[in-house]
Amino acid sequence: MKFLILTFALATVLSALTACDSPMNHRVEGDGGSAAIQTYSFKAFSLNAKPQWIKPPVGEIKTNNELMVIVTDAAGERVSLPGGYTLNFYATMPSMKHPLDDPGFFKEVDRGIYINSAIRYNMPGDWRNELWIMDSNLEIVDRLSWDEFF
Ligand SMILES: [Cu+2]
Repeated sequence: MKFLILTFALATVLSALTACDSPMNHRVEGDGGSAAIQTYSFKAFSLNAKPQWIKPPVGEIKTNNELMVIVTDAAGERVSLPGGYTLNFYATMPSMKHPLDDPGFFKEVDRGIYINSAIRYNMPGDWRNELWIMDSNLEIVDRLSWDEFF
């Protein structure tokens, strides 16, 4: 009986891994990244955020992807997040329900210009990218997302 359970568990793990390795299991749609060239809004602070890849993102675990986010206020002026709040990246593959390998971290290089140079995806396919604003207790106070296929 123990052997049967172990075999079943192993088969489940193996099939999950195999599924994850095959881009063939993903819906083939999307246009390779232009969705990111758009402005989104954070309701919590009436701020706008425009994410933009420095280079087209790559779904490959050894590649560091670089994302720039420009944060502006209602008047279109570049602004920093309010004191104590941070901008954070996150992504999941909704079809397979797993997160990315490494969300990296943002640095504010100039007022309202945030750059994250260490975003790593573990595979190609359909990704839901997210931006979070977190408070100093690491609670998410607002979030936005966009889907991309690469
Ligand atoms: Cu996957």
